[in-house]
Amino acid sequence: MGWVPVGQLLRVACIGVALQAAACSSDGDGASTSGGSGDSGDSGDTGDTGDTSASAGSGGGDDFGGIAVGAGGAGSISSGSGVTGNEDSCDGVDNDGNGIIDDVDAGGDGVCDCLRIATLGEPGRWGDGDVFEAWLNKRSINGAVDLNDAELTAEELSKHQVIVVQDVSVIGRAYSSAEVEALSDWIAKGGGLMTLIGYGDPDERENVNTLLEPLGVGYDEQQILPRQGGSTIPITEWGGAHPVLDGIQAVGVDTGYPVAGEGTTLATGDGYDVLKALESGDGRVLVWGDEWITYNSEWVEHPDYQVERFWLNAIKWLTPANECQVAIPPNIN
Ligand SMILES: [Ca+2]
Ligand SMILES: [Ca+2]
Ligand SMILES: [Ca+2]
Repeated sequence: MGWVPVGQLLRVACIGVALQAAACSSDGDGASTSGGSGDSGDSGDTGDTGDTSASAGSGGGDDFGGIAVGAGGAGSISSGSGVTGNEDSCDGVDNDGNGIIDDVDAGGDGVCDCLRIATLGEPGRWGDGDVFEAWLNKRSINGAVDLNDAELTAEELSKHQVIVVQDVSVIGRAYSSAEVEALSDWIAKGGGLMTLIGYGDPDERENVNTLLEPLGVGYDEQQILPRQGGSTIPITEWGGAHPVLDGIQAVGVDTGYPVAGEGTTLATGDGYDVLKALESGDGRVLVWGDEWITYNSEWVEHPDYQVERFWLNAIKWLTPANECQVAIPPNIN
């Protein structure tokens, strides 16, 4: 697919306000953010596309923590702004010759519009909303592809740059050795994998650990950090300098599982490791010990957490270095 229709770009530019009924009309919010600005950000008038995610944000006046939408409006992609990407076409070509293929971000939201991201398994059901429907789908053109229980083949995997493993205890089968091998090969060729846990099924570790086994990392048996008082517990011990940790002070966890094995430990809570980062061949892997970061409620109700920034950092780090790399707006929480 070549040129991105203007309508698509407008849609992307508006997405951040999706939680507000007024959709793109709230330029006021976005205006203060993102140094990309320059351009009025008044993609606003295009009406409220995007509001398919009704559930999302009932509540929070601030959509997902006051993200900078509006910044750069449609058609205002400008090189070197520091926030938007540098080209305007998701065509697999480095149109502007800056060394990065398809670095498009019309909305200046920090999610590459051309990103090819997919999820395995099913989303969780303990918190409000679903980050992939209500947030990610509105910040990229393709949204997140729901692979759910699809067979993992080289052909299928090759369509995606980043894959997030949700609850795979519910797919109704165990992953085969051929699927595990296909996934490992995909990672080695540059794929970015992130796994989550804590969905509640007693056997939930089995399938995801099967996928992680060739990497020498996985989830331990002892459940950690039970919920107290109706909120997640903040993880505040972060493991030093790493791109995934930029700007992160706290992110909540609730009854997750410790991450054990290979990789660099990036976060710890209650003495357990809750985040590891690995590189395998040309690919990268993040293993996170919980699933609450997938619920919109975590950043609507927790201004003390940097959940959105955590996702932006994670997705960017998992995306191949020469593809779809766009700047993260500086003041996203
Ligand atoms: Ca480029
Ligand atoms: Ca391109
Ligand atoms: Ca975007």
